[in-house]
Amino acid sequence: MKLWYDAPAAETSYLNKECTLLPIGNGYMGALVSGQVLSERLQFNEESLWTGGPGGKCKDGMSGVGSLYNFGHSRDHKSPPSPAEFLAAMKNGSYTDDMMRDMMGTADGYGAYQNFGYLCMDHQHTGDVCDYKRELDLETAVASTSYRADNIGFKREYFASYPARIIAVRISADKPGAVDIKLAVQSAQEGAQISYCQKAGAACIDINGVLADNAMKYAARFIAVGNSGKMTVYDDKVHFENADSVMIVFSAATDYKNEFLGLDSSIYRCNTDPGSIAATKVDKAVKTGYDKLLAEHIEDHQTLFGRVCLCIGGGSDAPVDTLLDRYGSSPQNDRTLEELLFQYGRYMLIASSRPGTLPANLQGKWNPENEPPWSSDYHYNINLQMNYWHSGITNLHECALPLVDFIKEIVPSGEITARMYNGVKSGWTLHTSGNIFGLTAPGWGLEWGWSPANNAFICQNLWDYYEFSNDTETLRNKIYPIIKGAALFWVNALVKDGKNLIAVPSLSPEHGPVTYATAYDQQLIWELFNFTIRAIDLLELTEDNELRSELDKMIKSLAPVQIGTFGQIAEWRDQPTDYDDIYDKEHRHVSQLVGLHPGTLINKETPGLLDAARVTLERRGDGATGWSMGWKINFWARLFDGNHAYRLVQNLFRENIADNLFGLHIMGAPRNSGFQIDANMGYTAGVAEMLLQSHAGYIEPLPALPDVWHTGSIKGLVARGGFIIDMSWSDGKLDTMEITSTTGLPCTVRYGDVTKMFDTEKGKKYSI
Ligand code: FUC
Repeated sequence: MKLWYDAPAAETSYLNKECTLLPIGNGYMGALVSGQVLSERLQFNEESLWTGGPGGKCKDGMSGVGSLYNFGHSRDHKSPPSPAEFLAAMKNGSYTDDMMRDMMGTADGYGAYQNFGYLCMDHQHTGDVCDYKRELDLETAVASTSYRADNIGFKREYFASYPARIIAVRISADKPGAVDIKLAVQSAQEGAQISYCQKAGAACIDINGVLADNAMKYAARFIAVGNSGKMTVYDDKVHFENADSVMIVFSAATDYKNEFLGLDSSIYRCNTDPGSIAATKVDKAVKTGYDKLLAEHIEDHQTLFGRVCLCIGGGSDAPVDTLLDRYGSSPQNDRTLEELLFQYGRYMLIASSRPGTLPANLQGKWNPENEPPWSSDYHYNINLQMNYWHSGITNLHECALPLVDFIKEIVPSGEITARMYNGVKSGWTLHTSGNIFGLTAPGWGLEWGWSPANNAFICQNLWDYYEFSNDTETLRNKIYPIIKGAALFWVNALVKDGKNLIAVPSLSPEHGPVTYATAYDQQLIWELFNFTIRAIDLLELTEDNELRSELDKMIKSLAPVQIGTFGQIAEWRDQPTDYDDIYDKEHRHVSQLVGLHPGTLINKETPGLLDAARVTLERRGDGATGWSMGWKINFWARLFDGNHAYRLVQNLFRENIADNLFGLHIMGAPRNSGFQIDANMGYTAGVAEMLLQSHAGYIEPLPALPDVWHTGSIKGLVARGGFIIDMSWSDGKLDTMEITSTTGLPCTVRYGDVTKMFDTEKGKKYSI
């Protein structure tokens, strides 16, 4: 499980080089390793270094314009028309988009995730370089660069430790005294102070600053220690000569605190000094020493990463860029990439989302720009959800906890948004995009900004967290109050249209007109009401019996899924056919199928809808952005069509995977252009979904196995109910299946037309 290369990462253009760099991360911080021989810049991020928010003056990620932040709400916001008024206008033809004026938010002070800076390492040697290798070992989460020069073997190792909250780099040589290196640190922010000094035989470099936009304080500490040789500390660099090895440890922090205190008083700051937070971690880590830090880090990483192992016939030992060039040339070549990318999605989640951190954003935690695409933010209409789809099924439950905590913190802001735009008495919602400063307002563009059912969509992730982990405590204390609030929002916000209950106004994500009762909204609300009822039952919340009956009643009245005249699932209720031809037929969002995946509304028991879902996907085609392909793998898996799911896997590799295996956003873009981690996460979820499904009340092994993966094995996938599944198969048929029950719940397995039901005991393993 290694990504390796025989050349350094491309230093072509600033914008795209991150797609050849190797990512490491400890959840809080990310860094990108280039492995340049003489002059290497290690770019790094700290997750909370954002412009915008309270005090932020920037607009849509661009500094310097706009007015002060108001949580995305326009300062002259007036009461918008009621849902009933919208519906009446839509029905009698008097609706114009002007009615949406007060349903839109503003970009003022939205902000953007920032680049923190660079650790620069200038290596002093003269001879020709040979035997160059740069790699990222997914099993240890250690990156390295090695080569020979002047007849000496040089090696650099880089890792990001979650237990120690630091990043460490060690430079060594196989000849004593051969390391000669100049270190310097650069900030990516204007006005940062950088100081160099000597402390107890080590070099200490501090970055301290305040973001010009929102006065957020930030700091980083670097300590470099040489093993033998000479160290000279200058004002702007540190020079190690004749050292056997040099270790650098660093950490960064800000004074950000994720705490919403109300529109008027929120500050999103704590009183701590980021300089001392970073210094405490680094000083402690230096005392621990490199070997112990490394051992602790590997153990911590392996506890998570090592839970799942996929074998479908990989094993080609070639540089990843060569494997990509040769994609399609041989089964072993392709299986190698397919296994690697599967595990890479898991690796990236471990590196960007750990208990106590913020959730992984559009770019995980890796962003070398100050004005990144979409601010490197949280998108709630698919992208953030997709980042976490694989967390349960691939056994990374803990990594989803940051999402639970983040949504919990945002609910009070979402309650204000719910009142302001929908006029509801209780409940919360959020819309299309958000920053780390509690923004839940609708977006500032008519064609994408309005999307209140995203509350249900993100709750689906939280519910799935529970279903896979069986963590009843988190369900009771954190998740249930969140999903109940989202359900209450819809209890209050739905309006009657004849016999039906519908969402008004309603917009299919980034596609089509403002209308009512889009398939997206209706299906998500159906899912939300159903899992809220299940949570009430599971937790035996008799005090919520009334809500339970209300939801039960409302589910029956929700406008049902409609089939359009092409036989597709209609995306828009008022125009089931026409818009399909007017709007983009191959649009990346396939929002009308949320009930197929990640939802459960469209399933084997609804064969008519399943057929319509197939027609929908066929009409949409097999292209679009990286994340869209990731989603389509999941869709085709839920349609039990492994070969079609695999076609998407192939398209993803051909069109949308960069040299460092980052998923790309634009289809057919140059291989190393802008990335979003959602494509990676969606792919990993999709592959798991091809091998195991459990959303229909039973476990189904190999539901969508493509012909090319005819023989293989997987260990450690998780089925709902907390069952850990190991299986092997050959010639496309299941050979063995072992089920470890972590909960003691009864188990049902269905394979072909055979169904087995049995009771289980907690901790016991069952073979089928
Ligand atoms: C979504 C998509 C875009 C992009 C953006 C960050 O809403 O429609 O393709 O991924 O989020």
